[in-house]
Amino acid sequence: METPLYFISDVHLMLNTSPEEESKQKKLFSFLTHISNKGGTLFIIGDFFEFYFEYPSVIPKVYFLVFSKLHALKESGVDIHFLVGNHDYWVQEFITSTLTTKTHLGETTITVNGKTFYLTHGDGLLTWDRGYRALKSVIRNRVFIWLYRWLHPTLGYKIADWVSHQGQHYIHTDEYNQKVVKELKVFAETITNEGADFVICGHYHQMVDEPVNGGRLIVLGDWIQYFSYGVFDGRTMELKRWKFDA
Ligand SMILES: [Mn+2]
Repeated sequence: METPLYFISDVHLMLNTSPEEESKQKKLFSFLTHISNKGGTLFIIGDFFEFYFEYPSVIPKVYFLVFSKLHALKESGVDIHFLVGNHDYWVQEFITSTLTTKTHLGETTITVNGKTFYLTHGDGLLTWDRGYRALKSVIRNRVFIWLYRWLHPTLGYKIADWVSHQGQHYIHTDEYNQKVVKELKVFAETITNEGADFVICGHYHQMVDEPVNGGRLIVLGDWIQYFSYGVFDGRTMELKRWKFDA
């Protein structure tokens, strides 16, 4: 696997355009151009899209520019790994083979230069997330997906747009964030006990880089508040914010 390894998550590319969305896309595209110039491997650790559902013959046109940038990045020789999140689980071959090199439908482990990376989007890890775990097993169910696929795409995306505007708050109190990090560290401890050097996740919209058990827990932040990314140059791992002034 080519280094540097770049990790991003929770870009949440929206279904509706807005000035904020345009500026986010500009930042993202400059980041992708940077990777294309440097070479390496890109890992998208989920929730790249606010909503993505692929029909057998239909893809959402709102993402056309993003698709074209990703495709160009892949064509430039950069391998793209896409680990699905809770907002973009419903992929088919357009994502899995046209746009990316490899898609991971769940957590995965990779080893590069003797370092082991455990990668997960991170949803459903918290002990109090029981309701969410039940919902997850329904919306990832084959029958549910098969049925949803028979909805007209306009209706399918309307429903998703409506759902995604219900109670989505990515900014939490410090107290809540600390509670989350405490839980994630317990989880990371188990994983590092099994030999991982880095436990990397997204989903929680916080930037966290903490030592755990001789390894590290890294929560990648997001591209709503932080425009953050992880980078492993072959020796060291850093969590940074993408600087863009144009
Ligand atoms: Mn998520």
